[in-house]
Amino acid sequence: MKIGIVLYPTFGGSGVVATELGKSLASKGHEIHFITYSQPVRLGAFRVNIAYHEVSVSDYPLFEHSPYETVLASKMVDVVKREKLDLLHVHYAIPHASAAYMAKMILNRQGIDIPFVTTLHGTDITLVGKDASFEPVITFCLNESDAVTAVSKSLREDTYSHFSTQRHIEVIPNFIPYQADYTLPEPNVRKKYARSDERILCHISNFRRVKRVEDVLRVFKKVNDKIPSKLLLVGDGPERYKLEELCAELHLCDRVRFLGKISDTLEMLKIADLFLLPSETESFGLVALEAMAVGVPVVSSNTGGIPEVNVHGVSGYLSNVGDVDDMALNGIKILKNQDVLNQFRKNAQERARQFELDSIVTKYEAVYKSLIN
Ligand code: GMT
Repeated sequence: MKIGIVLYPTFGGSGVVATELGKSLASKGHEIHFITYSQPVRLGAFRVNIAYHEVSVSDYPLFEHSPYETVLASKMVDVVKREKLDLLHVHYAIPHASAAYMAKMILNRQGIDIPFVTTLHGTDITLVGKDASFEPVITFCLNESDAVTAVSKSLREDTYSHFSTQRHIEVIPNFIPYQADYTLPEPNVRKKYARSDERILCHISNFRRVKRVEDVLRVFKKVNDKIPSKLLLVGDGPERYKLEELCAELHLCDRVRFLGKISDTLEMLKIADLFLLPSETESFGLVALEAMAVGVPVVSSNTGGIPEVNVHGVSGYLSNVGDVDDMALNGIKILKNQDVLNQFRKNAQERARQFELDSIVTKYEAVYKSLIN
């Protein structure tokens, strides 16, 4: 099949899922065309069957806000015709689904029928999409998409409760976004971040409020009071300065490392003993799954789709949002004894195997086939 994939090309989970899905489809012989405004961070080197089409919006003085959606729709029309695509798959509803609808209508007038699949990733529904300024357009696009998928059951339920749609939404969970690579971490790398008698805790996000990174610091403080540890914070975003201040306030400056944005977090995750994800809302928690895949247990909140990934008492623990005491107790339970930690590591890895790439890619292929046929 010839598939156009529209995505946010940045570090966010939706972009990672879309890029890795495209790479995997390409390795199975499909022709993949990424359509977005800059090269997807996870695309990496040249690959057979993959092309990237850049959407660039010209900066005309009249535009206070650049009309990205319009240019994106035009680009989709162009790529569908030029590359003779069979289907468009848009990741994240805003504004990709409405741009796809516009492209579909334009092509329809030219006698070309192009189905489009919309994959919902989370904040496009739970935070941004349900806002009154987006809601009517999102509802319309959900109803007009040829297929809609959501990355968790929880996100599907949220979609039904926030939008007036009864349309079928298929749940296709996210997957471990790399070919399984379970090699042990490089011992010298670990030594650079912690002594051998210290544990390493880790958190990766875009440092937005919804991630509650402050809770990460508070949980870490309580764990570190009992078990000498280091905290690695990966990512960057609007809360960064506040977090640096909180680190100083909690006297944690020498224990916490801010590593900034890293495009390939795998090597870093491998040196961690525990992953913290205390989010306010989280449709899936791809980053938790990535941690689990390399044997890192997860202490998280029990919000949204996280319980569909992290199993309480097995791959880690779940607590109510904001309950830093409970999260810290859970972290200590896992970290204080090496045998317990080893068991959680093993469980986490086993649980992650249920989200292996191949089986999930097959589900997307089935959706595509049903539309093309
Ligand atoms: O979490 C974010 O802020 C980024 C966001 C995105 O759109 O990339 O992530 C969402 O999609 C991911 C991939 O499906 C999910 O794993 C994340 O849970 C989801 N984030 C939220 O629901 C807050």
